[in-house]
Amino acid sequence: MKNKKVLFLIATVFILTILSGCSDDRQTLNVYNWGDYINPEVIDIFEDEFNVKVVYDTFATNEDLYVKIKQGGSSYDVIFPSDYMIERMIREDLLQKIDLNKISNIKNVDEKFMNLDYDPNNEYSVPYMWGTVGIIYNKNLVDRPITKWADLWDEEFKGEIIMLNSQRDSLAVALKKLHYSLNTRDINELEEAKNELIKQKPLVYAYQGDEIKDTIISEDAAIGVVWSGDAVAMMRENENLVYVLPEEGTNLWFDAMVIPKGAKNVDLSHEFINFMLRPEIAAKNAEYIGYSSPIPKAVDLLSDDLRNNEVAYPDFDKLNNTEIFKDPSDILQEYDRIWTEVISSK
Ligand code: N2P
Repeated sequence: MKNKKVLFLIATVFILTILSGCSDDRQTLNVYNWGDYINPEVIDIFEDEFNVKVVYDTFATNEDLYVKIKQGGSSYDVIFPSDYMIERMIREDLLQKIDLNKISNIKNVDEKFMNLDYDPNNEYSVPYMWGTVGIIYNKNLVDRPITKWADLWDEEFKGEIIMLNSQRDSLAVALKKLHYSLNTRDINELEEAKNELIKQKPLVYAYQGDEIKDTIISEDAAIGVVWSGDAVAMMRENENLVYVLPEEGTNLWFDAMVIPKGAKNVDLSHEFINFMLRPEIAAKNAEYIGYSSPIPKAVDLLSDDLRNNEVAYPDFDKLNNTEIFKDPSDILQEYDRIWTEVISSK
């Protein structure tokens, strides 16, 4: 009899233990961000401190993100588009307003990253990272200094060139090579840029995204178009790499956190955005990924190497030969068509 009772007790404890393990009644925050764009430790800290679960998915380009959000059904709580895509998403009514009263850490963001044209009063977006687009090359494999986009059309580098698998970035490279605006609304200029990219294709090793880091670090290719933060990450791993801002001019970009319409957990979205603006959290992200934080107090916490690295933290006032992408709005389908023709050409 006594044995039965003990057995019953053990079984009950066993079942309760299993049940409590299965039922995770924590709130969930669905985050959709670029690949390689956060320190994983930061997600753990947020989950522990707020006793919530973060479901974290990644995308490779603004256009991939757009399609996912536009088609609906995914209910992300926080997403990370760039400037021109934020502008488009606002225009197409895909975003919710952010209540800045709930984002007390907004005061940590340097003013020069606030109220930019893509969202003039930061009604919809809160800055995350920023950077430039440039050329990275391996000075052991490339026997002359690289200074301009036109160098990426040099036969000498056949099979050694990586281009970004991203429509605005690659079109910008060709437009700037031609000394046109990367926001051109002139169809002839866009056609010319398309022809440049098609002409260049036989020289290109591959169009890549996050994989570009491995390709360049392992010296499978000698030269490529990269975002500045990835250049920082690559240069940590291979000391032969050099990053240049081409003389024809380039793109200055800003990525920010926004809340899409259809988000299920808007209060928690605000908590997460506010948390990401804490200097020590922003510093953990910036140190880990190599990208540039818009939060001066976070920059102060970075390693000396990174804080003084001119690739990540150039003198902002000297970036005058740059343009910020704008939403092409009514001629967007021309940009899409031209890019499709580039990638489908043999
Ligand atoms: C990180 C991608 C950075 C986004 N892999 C540049 N806008």
